[in-house]
Amino acid sequence: MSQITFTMIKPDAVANGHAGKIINDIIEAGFTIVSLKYTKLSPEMAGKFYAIHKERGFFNDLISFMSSGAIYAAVLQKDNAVADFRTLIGATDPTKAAPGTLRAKYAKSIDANAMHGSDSDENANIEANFFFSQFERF
Ligand code: 3AN
Repeated sequence: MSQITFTMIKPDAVANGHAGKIINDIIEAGFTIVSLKYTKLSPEMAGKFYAIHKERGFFNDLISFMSSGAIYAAVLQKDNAVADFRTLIGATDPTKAAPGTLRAKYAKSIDANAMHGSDSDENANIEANFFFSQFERF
């Protein structure tokens, strides 16, 4: 059964000109783009999106980084989408990401780590709905 995951190409990867290559790699890995949006998060929106991390020491830095520049938000479809996408992007810390993963290829640091990937089917739906209304999901 096809499932969805949600991703953001983060401000570092957009500013570095990697967004096109990343989208191409995602499609070549077998994901279908259900929805795609080029936008910029306000600090308030970034705070809501990452509310689960609000007690963590890196929260304020994460919010200022995620609202510092343009992003691409996307809903992706594939069998086993959540787990397969996390395998494709690699570990949160790019120095620990397996060779060939998108974070190994495009990320510079644990905070500016090129992309987000949902960690469960439940969160994929919550995150997709945060950015896209149902009629925008084809
Ligand atoms: P992932 O995005 O790999 O699921 P999470 O959910 O643990 O990672 O963290 C959310 C985001 O918070 C990460 N993508 C990263 O940008 C940032 N982050 C996580 N851990 C750290 C850390 N130790 N220092 C700075 N930023 C972090």
